[in-house]
Amino acid sequence: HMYLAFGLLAIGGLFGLFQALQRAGVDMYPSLPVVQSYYQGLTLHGVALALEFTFAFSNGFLALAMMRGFRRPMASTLLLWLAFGLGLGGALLAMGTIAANQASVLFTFYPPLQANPIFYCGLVLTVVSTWAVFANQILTVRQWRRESPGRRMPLMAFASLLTYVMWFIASLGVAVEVLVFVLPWSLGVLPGTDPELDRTLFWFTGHPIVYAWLLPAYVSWYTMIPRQVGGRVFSDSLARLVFLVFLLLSIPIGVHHQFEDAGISEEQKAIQAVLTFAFFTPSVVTAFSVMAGLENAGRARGGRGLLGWITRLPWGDPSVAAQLLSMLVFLLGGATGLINASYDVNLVVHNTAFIPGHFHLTVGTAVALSIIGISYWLIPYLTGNALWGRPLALAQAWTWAIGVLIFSRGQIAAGLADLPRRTAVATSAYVPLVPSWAFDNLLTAIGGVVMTISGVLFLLVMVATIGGAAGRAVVEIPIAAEEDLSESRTSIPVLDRVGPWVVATLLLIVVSYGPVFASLLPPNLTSPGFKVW
Ligand code: HAS
Ligand code: CU
Repeated sequence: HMYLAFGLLAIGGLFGLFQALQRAGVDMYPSLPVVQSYYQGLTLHGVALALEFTFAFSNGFLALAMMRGFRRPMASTLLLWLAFGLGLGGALLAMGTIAANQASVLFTFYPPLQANPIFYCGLVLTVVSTWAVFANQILTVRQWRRESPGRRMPLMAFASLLTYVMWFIASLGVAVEVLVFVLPWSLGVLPGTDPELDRTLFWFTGHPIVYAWLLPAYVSWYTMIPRQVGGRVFSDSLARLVFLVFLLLSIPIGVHHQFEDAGISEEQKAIQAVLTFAFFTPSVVTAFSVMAGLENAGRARGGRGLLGWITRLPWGDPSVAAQLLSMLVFLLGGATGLINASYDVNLVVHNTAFIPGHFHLTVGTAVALSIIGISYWLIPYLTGNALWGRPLALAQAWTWAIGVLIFSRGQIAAGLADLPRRTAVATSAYVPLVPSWAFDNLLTAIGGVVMTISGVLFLLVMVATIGGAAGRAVVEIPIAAEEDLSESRTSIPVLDRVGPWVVATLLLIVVSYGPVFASLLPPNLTSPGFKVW
């Protein structure tokens, strides 16, 4: 799973460079042998990184976290291999059709843009790969419960399980969209499709998918980083509550991606806007509780004064530095998320470059730079080889963080000056109309180049480490001690029973999405497909 993830990061990152350069008027696409257009490249960039790289990593990492948490193997090695095979097959089909110029529909594949059916089949395989891991988790939990009657689920295994419980429910939206509507439509089995219903089913999944990407990083920030910095979890119960609230609130808020959709009522938008704000809580709790754990560790290492603990953290460890930097950047990612969620302001930033500015701070760094940081111990652990090029790995962490801040500054400023997103704007007739776009787009291009240099450093360190260039080493999976800082010996029973939280989640989904889908049914399957590339 890790090697598949790294291959996808390399391909997706390469097209990220071409996208950033295009912003500054350097159009690589006409000279490329395969991918000939900005929209083809953008689709490849988004699908490879947002849909394939993230799940290839999550599938492998969450299985590892459950094994380490339970101190036992997963129930089925066959299901693990099946998940890998499905993930690899899905990536090849989806990206192959994009490269064959059959699917320039962007990673959200909004109908009525219509791709080749094989593209949709690739996405189906990718989602089913995550279901194979989820099924394996369920079987493993049941076996563990039989072997350990009455024991509380270890936090690392609990967090791993909750991530995919939430994701499984969330994925049902896009499963219905593709299997019931879009795939039969692309095969000609259905005469038309209903773009608004498709979009709403997509965003039923499209918002919580970001937490299926983020929560593996939270598994590391809560249960591994404390060990790596020489500290402890701030509060075991608070961490469990955060993952349960992510289950409860991740899904019923997807309409915040559709504030400008004519087909959804103002009331429904207002309800989901309020729920989106409520949903800010588990991440703010994470900010304070993870920071409390770090501060405690920094002070134990001699940190004095209000902020002295920060410099005492082991910044010389590339795995720690990458993840601490990803947390700091995520503070900005969260702030821009709150701006997006503010209905009135969203009307200003929606569909502008502000949005990619937001999500390169979130999935592009909080997630991607955390995956990189985790890999700095995970690949040595899996291969038994020492990490090669520690100074390069440190340089990689800092250049990624600096690069994304420059990149996002360019995108966010341009977005506030109305630069449209997902548009080959640099080669458009109207780009000279807004002079400020030139400087902002230059920043985006510079930031993109710096991030690409960082990505190359990462892949270099990984290839050399996998090749054993730095010799052998025994590396353990960092796992925080069970005793947390708040020494809350008493476990809170409601935090240990996932079932009632799943029921509450389903009820909240019915309340929040019931009226939305009721207003969109029965479907108007009237729209033909458009291939505009
Ligand atoms: Fe978002 C659009 C709102 C989080 C990804 N988002 C997107 C899109 C993507 C995306 C990909 O409301 C574009 C989709 C498309 O193509 O159209 N987003 C939010 C909100 C949050 C949020 C409220 N987004 C994410 C995460 C993502 C992600 C996470 C990926 C992983 N987003 C939106 C909205 C839109 C949107 C609208 C639609 C815009 C439009 O109009 O199209 C929240 O979950 C954010 C909460 C986060 C925080 C930050 C907590 C900080 C932490 C770090 C702590 C720091 C420490 C420092 C510990 C409150 C936990 C340590 C100290 C040291 C010294 C190191
Ligand atoms: Cu969202």
